[in-house]
Amino acid sequence: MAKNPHSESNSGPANDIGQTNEHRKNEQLETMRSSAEGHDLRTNQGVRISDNHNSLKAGERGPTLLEDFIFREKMNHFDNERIPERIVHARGAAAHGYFQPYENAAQFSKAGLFQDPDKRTPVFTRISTVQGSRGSNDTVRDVRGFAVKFYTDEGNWDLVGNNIPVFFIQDANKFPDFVHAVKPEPHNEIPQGQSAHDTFWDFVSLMPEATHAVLWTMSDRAFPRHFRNMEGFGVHTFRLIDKQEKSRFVKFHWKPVAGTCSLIWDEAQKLWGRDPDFNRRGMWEDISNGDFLEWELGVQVIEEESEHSFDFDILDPTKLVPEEQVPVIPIGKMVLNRNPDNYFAETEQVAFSPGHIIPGIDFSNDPLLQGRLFSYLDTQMLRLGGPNFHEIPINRPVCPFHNNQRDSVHRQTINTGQASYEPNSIDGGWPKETPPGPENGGFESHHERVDANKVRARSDSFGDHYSQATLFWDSQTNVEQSHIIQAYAFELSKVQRPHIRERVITEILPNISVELAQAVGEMHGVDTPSAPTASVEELGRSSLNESPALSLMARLPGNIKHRKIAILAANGVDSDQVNTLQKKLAAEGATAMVIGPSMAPIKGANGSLVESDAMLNGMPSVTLDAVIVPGGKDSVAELASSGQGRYYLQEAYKHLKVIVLLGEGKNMLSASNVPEDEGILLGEHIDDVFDRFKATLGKHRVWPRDSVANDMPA
Ligand code: HDE
Repeated sequence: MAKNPHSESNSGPANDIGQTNEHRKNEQLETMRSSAEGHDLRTNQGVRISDNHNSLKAGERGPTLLEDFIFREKMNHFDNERIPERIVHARGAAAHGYFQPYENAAQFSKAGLFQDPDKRTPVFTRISTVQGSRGSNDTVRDVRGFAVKFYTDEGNWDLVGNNIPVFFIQDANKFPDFVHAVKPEPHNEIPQGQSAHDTFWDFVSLMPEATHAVLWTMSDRAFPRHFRNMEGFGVHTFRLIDKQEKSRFVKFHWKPVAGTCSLIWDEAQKLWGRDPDFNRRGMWEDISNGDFLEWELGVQVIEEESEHSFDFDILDPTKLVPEEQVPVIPIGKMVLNRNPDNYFAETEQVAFSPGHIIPGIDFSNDPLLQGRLFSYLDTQMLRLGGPNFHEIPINRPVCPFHNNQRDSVHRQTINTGQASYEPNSIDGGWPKETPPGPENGGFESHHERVDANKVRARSDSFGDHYSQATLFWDSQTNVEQSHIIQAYAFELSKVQRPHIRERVITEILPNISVELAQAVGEMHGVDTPSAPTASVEELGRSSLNESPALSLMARLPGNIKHRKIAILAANGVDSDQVNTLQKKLAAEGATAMVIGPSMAPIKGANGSLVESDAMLNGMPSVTLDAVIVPGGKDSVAELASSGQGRYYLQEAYKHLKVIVLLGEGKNMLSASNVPEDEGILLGEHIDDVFDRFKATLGKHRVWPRDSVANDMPA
């Protein structure tokens, strides 16, 4: 490498190195916060406003005058309040927090954030849906974006991933086609937040490479119960570079400390109306209450020598590396512990890019990743209005940054000095390059040798489109498989054109599983082949028969922490029992919500008052994880005679929720026509059933009920 004379002596100002702590980003943002408390109302030019109600007119009943600079400034600003929403991932919610590495992280990467287990790096994490626009529903069937910005000493690193580990296409060139197909249809802008429409299924049934990602999207992963309950994946293979400049391939994972839980499709749909902000509200409220969200960062590390030792190509983003083949090593923890102050300033203006990397991390040649490296910067030009988006407070690195880039719209920095070029002898040669090094070095791309012809082609090693879809299907429990069958049947029922439905059922599904194809085919009255139809190359081959890690059941919470539990009560309730329940549930880290027929305080049987946290129709069962009906003759009689009370139980039953009925509470069963099963726990006192309650809710739902739950007409 030719040495640059100006890179020799970059000692730099002292603060160029190693200052970051968990609070550094917050301190930086503090300098930009503005509270109006105690301040006069003024124009943007600082002039005090005397009347904020009336525009300037020629007479009380006369026309408004053009001269009214106060009105014009206010209206002009209002007229321009919106920026284009993201073309994908428009609807999102975000939170601040920190990342802290474990001891073992430094061996894999020289990146500064991995070196010291005592050091916390600030992060900002945005979780999003993909298809819908900014005002769409949270709980739609969709992939969730999982984008993390690490504000490190060495610059910002963005890990811009998803909650499913594979993508729909192999080459970035197909991304505009894919997004056009999944987005609302162009003639009528229908449907919102849905993949259940003709153009999506037309495209994916003509592009077999989409099959694996579509299958994940048809699973319950596509509507997480809470953001804290979803896994995250970097999707592409990246590289980690250690202090000896050795490169290893890596797949990044976020493993939820709270375990994985998803909604039930019927529940998810009802939530569109009952609480369209269900997921973002969950994160916001939990963080406000000090119940923070946590994930472990995990890595699957693949030595360069092992690149070709798999039955798939690790550069193919439609493939995952099974955890049974390469274990996920936890290397640190992320905690989200602070809500943003302002949605627009932070969550809307944050600009992620997979191209924001730091020394110690590098790209692979995954052709999807390579295309993304162009797209993300490009899209910010339109969305955030020009190349200075890095100066927006949420996007600023916490380390100092100087270069010779200058000017353009809305430039904030006042660059001093005369030399905006390098090399220079006018401003002392600053800013200067930093040679690469094991610590605090300049970025240097991994010296991969590339010797090839220019071709528009796809490697034969990308030709297997089905083996991992089959592996995923074979690794699901019966309940999960049944939900996937219902998902395909539902989605295809919304497709107007029979030939598209038939193509999916007869030409795609048999190559995943003949059983899956037959089950969906039966529900659509379509005959299906009795064997796969794709070529041997397309079917591929997986050396694993099953990968248990692919099932949501592999990481169930195992406890009732963070769960929200309804205590249904009306006048005459056993208020001592309510108090005991509240205490016992809180001790387990769960939240008890007393839900009454109205918001009026509830009179207990012993005359004491119980506060209502919510009303039956304001916080329906779909918003909670379990239902308890305490004893109290009059209370239970009132709930049993109310349509909402009975529906509460029926719906909870249908969605496989644990139901506890104490004392007279058991009368709710016959009143609501809910059959008894292992998830209906009857007792006189909560102590009679508490252990069973914790064990069943620890699995999140009463899974054995799944096969009969649909009989409930709720
Ligand atoms: Fe994105 N993607 N994407 N994507 N993506 C965007 O960037 C793009 C892909 C992901 O919270 C856009 O700033 C291309 C895979 C997330 O702000 C855009 C390709 C994965 C977010 C874009 C992909 C993602 C985006 C829209 C294929 C998982 C939201 C607005 C070559 C690994 C980030 C923006 C946030 C956003 C392009 C595929 C994740 C247009 C061209 C694969 C989480 O630049």
